[in-house]
Amino acid sequence: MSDQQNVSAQRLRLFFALWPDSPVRAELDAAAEKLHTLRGGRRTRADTIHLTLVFIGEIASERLGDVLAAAEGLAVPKFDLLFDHADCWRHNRVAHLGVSRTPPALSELVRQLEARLDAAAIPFDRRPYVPHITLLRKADCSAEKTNPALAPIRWLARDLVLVNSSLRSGEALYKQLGRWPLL
Ligand code: 2AM
Repeated sequence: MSDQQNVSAQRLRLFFALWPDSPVRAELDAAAEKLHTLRGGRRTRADTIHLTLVFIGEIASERLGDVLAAAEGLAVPKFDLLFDHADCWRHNRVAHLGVSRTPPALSELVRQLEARLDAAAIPFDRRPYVPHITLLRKADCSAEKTNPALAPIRWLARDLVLVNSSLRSGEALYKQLGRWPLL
C-alpha cells in the first residue's frame, strides 16, 4: 500500500465535548474519589474527565476537515453548568454526575452541532442527549447503596473541543484536534 493510501485508510474516533479547567477538574476528581469509595470500579483519569456533547465515533480521516468546519461560527453564548447530583446507571455500570436543570444554551449547542453534522452528512450517535460526566466504569450500582451527597460543582462553559480517542496499552488516549470559544 502506498503512503497516500495508508493515510487515507486511517480512521479517527471523534467526539465534541466540554473540557474542564483545572480548578473544576480538581473538584470533579474529588467527587470521583468519594464515589469510588462507595461503588468501586475504574475511575476516569483526572486529565480525561469531560462532558460529551456529540459522539461521532469512527470516521475516515479525510472527513476531519468537514467535522472541524461544522464547529465554526456556532452562535451559542457561554453558560453555567451545575452538577448537583451523583448517580449510577445499572445497565452499563457507569457512575456519573448529572445536572437537575439542563441549561438552554447547552441544549442549543448540541442542537446546532447536530444540525451542522447532518448538513455535512457526518453520522453521529443520535441517542437523546443526557448530559453526564462519567467518573467510574464497572461500578457497583446496586440499589442498596445510596448516592453520596455532593456539594454542587459549578462549571462555566467557555469553549468546546473536538477530541480524537484512541487506545494505547489499553488506556484511553484523548487528543484535542480543535477548540472553539463560545460567544
Ligand atoms: P460515556 O462516558 O457515557 O461512555 C468518549 O467515548 C465519550 O463519548 C464518553 O464520554 C462517552 O460517554 C461518549 N459517548 C457517547 N456515545 C457513545 C458511544 N456510542 N460509544 C462510546 N462513547 C460514547
